[in-house]
Amino acid sequence: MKNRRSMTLLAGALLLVLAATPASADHATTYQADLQPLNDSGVTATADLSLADRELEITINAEGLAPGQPHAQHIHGVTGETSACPGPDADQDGDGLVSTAEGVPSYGGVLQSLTTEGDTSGDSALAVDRFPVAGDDGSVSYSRTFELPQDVADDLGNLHLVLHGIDLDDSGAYDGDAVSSLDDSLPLEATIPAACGTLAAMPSGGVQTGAGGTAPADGGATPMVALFGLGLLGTGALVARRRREARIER
Ligand SMILES: [Cu+2]
Repeated sequence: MKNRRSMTLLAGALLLVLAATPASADHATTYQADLQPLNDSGVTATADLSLADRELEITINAEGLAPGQPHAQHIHGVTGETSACPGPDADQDGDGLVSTAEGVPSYGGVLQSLTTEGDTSGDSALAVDRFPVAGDDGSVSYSRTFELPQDVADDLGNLHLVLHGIDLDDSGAYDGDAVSSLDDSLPLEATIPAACGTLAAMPSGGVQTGAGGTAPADGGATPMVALFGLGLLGTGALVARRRREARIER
């Protein structure tokens, strides 16, 4: 009798631990970014992201971009370290512009290239022919689903979105004598950062947050209580299934 009770408590505690484990396949985490202009580009954008395990679904709606021109867009950052969108003081050579290279100390290197097709790694950072082209009204609506490297997925809420490309002289194309700080075969206008925003994880339901279990019971604890009750009924089967799934994932 005493033994059965402690078994039940143990099983319930185990289920609590399993339920509190973040990023299970069935729980997507959502992120948003509000991109603000860099270099007086007038470019703004909003981004909505949904991450389940390593699968990222991302939508970006941008306005104010150079019409008819491709716009490189990246996830920037240094995983495990703090990054930020650059301020005007990032302009090291005093030309009045923050180049892509001058922004790197703030927002870090390219971790992922938000291309329209094919490779999404940093290797495609300058794949100008696979980035979205702004419409005649200067807008871009971009959407893609792809798999992130584990370290990027783990640190997504600490990273930045950067859109590139400004037609500085309003000539209708990327041109001019100034060359890109990244690749001197490209004009500065093609790669200069136009907008930047911090990715922030959005709060979600009670199960995912506050699952630490040490705080006194409040509204957020209700689902855990329900789970605990469920655990008393079906712990054995659930635990077995979780274990099978965990083994398949490895
Ligand atoms: Cu970039």
